[in-house]
Amino acid sequence: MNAYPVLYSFRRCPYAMRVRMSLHYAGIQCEVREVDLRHKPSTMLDISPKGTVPALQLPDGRVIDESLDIIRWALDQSDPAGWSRPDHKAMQLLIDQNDGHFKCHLDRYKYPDRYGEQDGETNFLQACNFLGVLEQRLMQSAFLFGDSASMADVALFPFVRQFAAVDRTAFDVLPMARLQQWLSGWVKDVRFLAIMVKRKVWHMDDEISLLLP
Ligand SMILES: N[C@@H](CCC(=O)N[C@@H](CS)C(=O)NCC(=O)O)C(=O)O
Repeated sequence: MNAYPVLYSFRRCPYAMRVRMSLHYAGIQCEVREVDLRHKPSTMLDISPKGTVPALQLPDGRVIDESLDIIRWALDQSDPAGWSRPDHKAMQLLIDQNDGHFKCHLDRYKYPDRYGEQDGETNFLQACNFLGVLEQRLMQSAFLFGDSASMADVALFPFVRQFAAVDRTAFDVLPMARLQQWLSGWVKDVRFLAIMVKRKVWHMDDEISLLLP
C-alpha cells in the first residue's frame, strides 16, 4: 500500500502536464514516477494495461487512467480558485475539440513523415483554425472562460505550447496576439515551472519523488 497517490507520468506529455498542474493546484501530494514510454514499468501496466500516461493509483487501489478523469477527481478534492466554475458543457466541448481535431492536426504537423503526409502545411492551417477559436475567446477575456483560469485553460495550454514549439517563428507571426500572450503567461507560471522539474526515470526501489515541495 502506497502512502500517497502514485502518478505515472512523462515530463513532456501534454496530458501528463495538465494533470500535474491540476494535482499541484489542488494541493494533492503524490508520488511521481517518471516513465520511459519505450520501457513502461510492469507496475504501471499491471494497473493500467492500456499503457498511457498519466495514470494515477490511489492509496485505496482505485486507478484513474484518463487525464480528464484525474483532473476532475483532483478538482473534486479541492478547487481553491474555481477552475471548474465555468459552464461545464462548454468547457468540455472545447477540450474535446482540442483532444480530437487539434491534436490530430498537431501530430501531423509535427511529424508529417510518421503520418505519410506530404508536408505539415495543411495540418498547420487546420490547427490554426482551432487556435483562431481560442483567439476569439481570449479577445473577450484574459482566460478561455472569463477573467480567471479554468480547467479548460489548463487542459489546453500544454498542446498549444507543443504546437508553438514545432516552429516558433511560424507561431509568433500568427495574428493572434491574445493567444501568444496567454501561452507566454502559462509557460512562465510558477506552478508550471514547478511541475516541469526534471525527474529521473523511475525504477522499483528508487526513493520516492514527490509532486509538492
Ligand atoms: N486519452 C489519454 C491520452 C494519454 C496519452 O496518449 N498519453 C501518451 C503520451 S503523451 C501515451 O502515454 N502514449 C503511449 C505511448 O507512447 O506508448 C489521456 O487523456 O490520458
